[in-house]
Amino acid sequence: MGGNNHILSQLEIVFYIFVKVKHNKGGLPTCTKQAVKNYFRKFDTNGDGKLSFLELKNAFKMLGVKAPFWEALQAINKADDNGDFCITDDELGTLAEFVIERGISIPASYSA
Ligand SMILES: [Ca+2]
Ligand SMILES: [Ca+2]
Repeated sequence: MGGNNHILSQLEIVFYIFVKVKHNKGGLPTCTKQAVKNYFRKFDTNGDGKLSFLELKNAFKMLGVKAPFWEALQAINKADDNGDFCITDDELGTLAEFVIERGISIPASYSA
């Protein structure tokens, strides 16, 4: 009796993981690197072709993250290759990877 229950619970765990993976695959179609890039490019409000710390913070704030200041700081720390404390277009790919890793979702309208 006890052994049967044990097998059942293992099957349940496998099933749960399977459903979760399936859900994630279908549930996050907007979280492509391109969508993240499209989104963040809109926040270059002074049009100098790069995202300053404040522009980045504003972009995270509009996504509804809990700590936009902290996210922006970490994003710069990860994606700012040349150390100018701004994210240029060629650094946007690394920024996108960071955003996706953090599980931050971008509005669907930016995926095209
Ligand atoms: Ca800018
Ligand atoms: Ca930079």
